[in-house]
Amino acid sequence: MKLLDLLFERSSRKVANVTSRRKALARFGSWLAVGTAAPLLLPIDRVSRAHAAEDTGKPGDPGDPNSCDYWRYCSIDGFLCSCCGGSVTACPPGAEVSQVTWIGTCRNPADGKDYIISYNDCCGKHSCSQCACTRNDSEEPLYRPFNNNDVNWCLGAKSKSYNCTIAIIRGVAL
Ligand code: ABN
Repeated sequence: MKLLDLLFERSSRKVANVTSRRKALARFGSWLAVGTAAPLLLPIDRVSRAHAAEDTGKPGDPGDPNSCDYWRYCSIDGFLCSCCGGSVTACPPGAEVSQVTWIGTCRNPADGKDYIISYNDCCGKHSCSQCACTRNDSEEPLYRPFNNNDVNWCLGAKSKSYNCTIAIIRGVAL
């Protein structure tokens, strides 16, 4: 009887050992799978990283193009294309850049020089409505239309619908 007990005890211990190891292995495996897959599957905010890359971080061109405070926007009136799927110098995909533009002169805080900036409207898509920015340095009232930037420059483009505005450096103001 004792021998039977012993044999039974040993075999059940073996089964218990194997079972728990399997469980442990299975758990470890699932942790491993979740641990390695999670960074790939979790909703990572890649947009903000793209924007961060746009935060020029350049000593000669400081500031964040997604912010209305960015130095090139000193005379802008519109939605910032860098918030709308484009960048400070490029329209969002599918939008066409206006050839007629508003021109401003902004001081770059990095070198203290004044730069001529053209504010081209991007046209052919509905209004982006993100990052509205109205700075208007050197703008004059609407009754002086040539010195007023509250104008839809897409009126000179193929499509009249305004999407957003970019800010391109055209040269140094002497
Ligand atoms: N230039 C930007 C803009 C577009 C439409 C209306 C006003 C201003």
